[in-house]
Amino acid sequence: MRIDILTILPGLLESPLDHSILKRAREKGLVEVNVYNIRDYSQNKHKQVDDYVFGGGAGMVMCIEPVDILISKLKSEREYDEIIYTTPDGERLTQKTANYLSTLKNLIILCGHYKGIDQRIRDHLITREISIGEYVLTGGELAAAIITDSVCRLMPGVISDETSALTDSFQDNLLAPPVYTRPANYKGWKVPEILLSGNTEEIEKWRMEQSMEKTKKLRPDLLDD
Ligand code: 6GU
Repeated sequence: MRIDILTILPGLLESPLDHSILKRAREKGLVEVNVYNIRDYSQNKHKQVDDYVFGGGAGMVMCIEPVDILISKLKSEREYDEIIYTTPDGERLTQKTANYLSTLKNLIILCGHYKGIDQRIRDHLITREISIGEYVLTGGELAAAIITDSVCRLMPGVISDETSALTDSFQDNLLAPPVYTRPANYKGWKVPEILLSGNTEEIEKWRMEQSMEKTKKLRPDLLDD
């Protein structure tokens, strides 16, 4: 899978996508993530990418031209399954969306900025608008990093234990059960006895019960649908 991220702040994105699991996935060629600086496609001698709002008002708006030139260039090189715009008024990112996006081959994510982007970009170039939650960020970069992270970890081979992505919280509408590691007794705080029993069948049963209980208590809404 290939994800091309378009931004005016490439530095804000490169670091979060260049550590640990994602770094290794990229090095192994399991996913290709490219960050493009929209400013490099400005035709203006000042490399300007924003301008005042038509009709008046505070704040700056991202111009259509450099974004269109960059997206057109990318589209001439390959076909894209989705061109996503990160914006607080988009559809909320869920595990279901991440699962769907992970099945795609080529993806563009355009990071929102300033007061917004020229509406014609959204009307003519974007196929999907995504928000990561009910709060406002200074820009779409961190949202793009979160979308990319949630999608990349679902790609085959990215997580060393292949079953681990499937046993995530949310994946089956249940929260994951509690987990423990050594020591079995720390300052008198003990690991549940059953987990030390070696009885895999009983352990599985216990984990399922814990998942159900935890979901009922913390996220009963997950059990509704
Ligand atoms: Cl995608 N962008 C911004 N600027 N704020 C957000 C968001 C996105 N999702 C939640 N808040």
